[in-house]
Amino acid sequence: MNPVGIHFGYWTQQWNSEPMQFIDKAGHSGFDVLEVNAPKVTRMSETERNALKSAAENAGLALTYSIGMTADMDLVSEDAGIRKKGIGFLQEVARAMNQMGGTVMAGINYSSWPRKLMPGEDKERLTDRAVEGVREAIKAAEDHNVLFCIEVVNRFEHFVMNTAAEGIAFAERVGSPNCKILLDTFHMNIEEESLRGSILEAGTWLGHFHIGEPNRRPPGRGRMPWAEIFGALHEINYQGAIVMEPFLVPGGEVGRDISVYRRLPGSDNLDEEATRSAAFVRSELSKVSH
Ligand SMILES: [Mn+2]
Repeated sequence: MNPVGIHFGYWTQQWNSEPMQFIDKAGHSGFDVLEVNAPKVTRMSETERNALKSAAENAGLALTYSIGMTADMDLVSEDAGIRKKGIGFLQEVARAMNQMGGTVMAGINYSSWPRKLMPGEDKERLTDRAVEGVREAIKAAEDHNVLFCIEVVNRFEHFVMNTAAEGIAFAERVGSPNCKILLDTFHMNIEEESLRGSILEAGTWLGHFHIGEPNRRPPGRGRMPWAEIFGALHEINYQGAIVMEPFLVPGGEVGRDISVYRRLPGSDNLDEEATRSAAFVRSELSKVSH
C-alpha cells in the first residue's frame, strides 16, 4: 500500500512555522509521511535539520518537501536577476533535502505562487522561461537524488500547467529523469475531463500525488470519487506517497493563500479529523490493492 501523508499546513496559519511541532501530530494521527515546508527547512541550520530528521525517524515518518516560491524568485520573470535567484534557491533546497535524506520535492517549483498571467504577458513565452529555469535548477536535484515534482494546479493559482497533459509536455521539455509531475485531486476536480483518464495519461510521469475534497476538507468528507481515483493509481502501479492537503481554518498566510474564508466542519477537532481521514484513505486503498 502507498505511504499516506499529510501536509503540515493543516495545523498552522503560517508557512514559516517550526516543522518539529507537526511530527508528533502526524505520527499520532497515523500517517507515514509529513509534507514540510522546503523553504523553511532550507533556512534551518544543519543542527536543526539533523534534529528534525531524527525526530521524523523516531516517529516513523518520511518527509516530503513542499514549495511555493515568492515573486522575488520567479522563474518566469522578465528580470534575469530574479530568475537566477529562483534557480539558486531551488538548488539550495535540493542540497538541504539531500542532507535530510529527502527525495520528493513538490509544488510550484517552476514559478512563483499564486501567479496570474498579467496584461501583455504571453503564456508560451513565460512557459519557455520556466522550462529553461527548471532545466538549470534540476541539475542540483540530479546530483542530490531529488525527484523534482512539478505540481499541476488549477487556473486560479497558475497558468503554466492546468492539466496532466500540460504537465507532461512541460516535463518532456525539461528532459531530465528527475523531472516528474504531481497531480492533486483538488485541482484535477476543476480542470480534468476525466480523473481516471488523467491519472492513466500521467502513468510513469507521476512522481507524487496530493488528495483532498473539492472544498479541501479531508478525504472522506466530500464527494470525490475515491474508488475511481485510487483504482486508477493502482492501474498505473503508482508506488509513491499519497499526501492529503486539507485546510479547514481561515486566517494568517495559509488562510489567505489557500483562500479559506470560513471555518469548515472539523476545524475544532483537527487531530481527530486527520486520524479519521488517514484511516479512511487506507481503507479505500485496501479495496483496490488486492
Ligand atoms: Mn497540492
